[in-house]
Amino acid sequence: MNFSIIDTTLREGEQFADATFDSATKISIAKALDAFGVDYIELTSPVASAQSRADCEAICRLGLERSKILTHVRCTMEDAKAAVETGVDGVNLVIGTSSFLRTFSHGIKDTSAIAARASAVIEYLQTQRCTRTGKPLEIRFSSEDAFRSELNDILSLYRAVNAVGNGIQRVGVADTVGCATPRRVYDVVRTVRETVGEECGIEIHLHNDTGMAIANAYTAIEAGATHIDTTVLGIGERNGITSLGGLIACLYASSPEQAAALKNKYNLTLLPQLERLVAQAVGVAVPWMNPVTSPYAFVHKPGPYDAFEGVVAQPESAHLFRRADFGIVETENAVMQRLPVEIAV
Ligand code: HCA
Ligand code: CU
Repeated sequence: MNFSIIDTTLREGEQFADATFDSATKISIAKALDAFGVDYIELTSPVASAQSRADCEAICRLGLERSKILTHVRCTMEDAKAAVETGVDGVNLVIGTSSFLRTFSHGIKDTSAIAARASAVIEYLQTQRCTRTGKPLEIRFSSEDAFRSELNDILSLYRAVNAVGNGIQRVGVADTVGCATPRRVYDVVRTVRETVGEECGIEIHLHNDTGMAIANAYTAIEAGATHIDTTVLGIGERNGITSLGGLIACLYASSPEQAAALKNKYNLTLLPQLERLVAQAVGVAVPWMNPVTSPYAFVHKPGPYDAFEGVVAQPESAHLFRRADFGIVETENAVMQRLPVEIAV
């Protein structure tokens, strides 16, 4: 399975109710994501505030080794120009396409008007280069709320934007409210692939309102999506989106070849630290049911024959993950604080 990770902890994750990242925290998170090796880091629009703009510029100037920098902006000329000035490698354009959003979110009502506006912005971006590397900018066009949009509307929009100049690098498909199910995701991604051809990437953005975000991302990859949006611990609006660690766990468990490919491409041993960094920054604990890095992930009570005595680490053969692959020291997870609980009756 060949795909890239677009981590949007510093954009979607910033919209998590308890997130208020200061500049130093954003820089530590960007460096940690780069050390882990995510392919892209998506940042909040420079138009959102003067601080967002300064932070976007500062993160571009870090000269990260592995991760390219994107910023996420509305599909307008003003936003696109601001994005180019920050020094990003690529621009993630977004516009609302569902009838729910069109009426109150971005204000444009019909699909041909959306296509005309998007084409003008894309034409402009195709004349621009990354101000740091001199390379052409990567351009993505996404339709917010794609799973509540008329599929034909989105397809004709993707066709139109991908016909501008030599085409764009990716189209984005967003499950903005988390209503998608795996089979639907599979069908939509296949249909988008038929529409945009083999050259254009497909990015998918999946919210987790019903707990399906990891399963949906896995299915999207099976269907041919090339870019998956994640955040550390899945933080984002409401219940968040596909979590980076969860997606990695799901793929790692899918086959030994996939596990080897992931170990090769990403620094999996940095996952526990990366999650702790973000958990601390937003003031939450790593969730008890988190794949791999939960303090409970490798321990249990031995069962009825041992009178449920004590909490012990399971033998390596009992589960899917080699702890060492994820930098987990056995004692770190085997030792849990058991506080006595008195229940008054
Ligand atoms: C937003 C909404 C978004 C965009 C996703 C995308 C969503 O905050 O603008 O650009 O593909 O969930 O629809 O996060
Ligand atoms: Cu989102």
